[in-house]
Amino acid sequence: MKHQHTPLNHQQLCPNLTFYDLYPPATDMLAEVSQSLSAPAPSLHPKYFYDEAGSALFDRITRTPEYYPTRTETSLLTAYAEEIRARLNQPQTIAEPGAGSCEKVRLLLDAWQPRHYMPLEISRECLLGASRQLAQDFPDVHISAVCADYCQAMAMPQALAQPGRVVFFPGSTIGNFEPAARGEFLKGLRTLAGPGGALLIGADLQKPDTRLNAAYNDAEGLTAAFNMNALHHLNRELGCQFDTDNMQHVAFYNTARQRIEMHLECLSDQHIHLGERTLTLKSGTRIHTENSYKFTVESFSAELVAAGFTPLSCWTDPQNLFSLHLAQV
Ligand code: AVI
Repeated sequence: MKHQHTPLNHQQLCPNLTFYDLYPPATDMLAEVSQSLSAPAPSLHPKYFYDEAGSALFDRITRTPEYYPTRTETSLLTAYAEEIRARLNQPQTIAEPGAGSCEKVRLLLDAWQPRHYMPLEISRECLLGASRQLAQDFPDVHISAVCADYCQAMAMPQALAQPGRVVFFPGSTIGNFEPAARGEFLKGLRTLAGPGGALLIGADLQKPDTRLNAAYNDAEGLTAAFNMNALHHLNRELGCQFDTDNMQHVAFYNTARQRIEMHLECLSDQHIHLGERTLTLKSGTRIHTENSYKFTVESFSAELVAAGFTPLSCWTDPQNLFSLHLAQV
């Protein structure tokens, strides 16, 4: 809440682009990684996938034949953009937390021609690059680019209030949250949407294991490289000295928990440098790097209700691979 009363630091970068900096606090990477790797069940936060190389790898994953979520969601957005627009009575403001390269929203900006777009993104460089390009390509849309992390973003919206805001959260990124955190995050999205606002969110669906396992074990090895990239990232930033030739990508669908799990398995003892100390991870140890929860239309709708939304509509593709939910605050 502390940001609500602080004047926002902002800069007019071009006639239709204002940049707001909430100065997302830097995390203590060494402390965070040391703690999670030293736990009885070692883990790494999935955010460590996403340095420059990791983001490029993720982009390539979304174009592999096996990884169906991105293209299926895009086809749903393309097919139903008009219907959603009509349902929302011509929405004028779209807010997108974790907007990244602001690619998917282009489809909505084209179809809806809203007055405002507000991307929220922790990476200043990525946000500046993407929003400058967008401002050029959509001269009639005013872009309020907000550099913030998710939690700040939830505390900030009054300062940039726009009535009837539609929060756009595509990609089934919601599936990368643990159930309890997911509920809290959805409530935060409700705050961000504000009274009279709405949420348009993608959620990947449960389906036979073979299809899911293939999506996270693509033949080209891009998901394996993406997973391993977390270690390259730590080697570069913290000098951990993971021997990545002796680590392997493991991904499988955990049916009981309805989630894909990704791990990195040590094929030999790994002696990891963490600041002043060395941590040994024994051969056979698995570092848990990501969960990607899968939903049913009903289970996800129930989560929306629990977070205070009223579901309006849900669209799925003919193969029932992916769902796009529209809910009202
Ligand atoms: C970003 N997120 C929705 C992706 C997913 O499918 O959970 C991340 C990913 N991990 C491996 N492949 C893609």
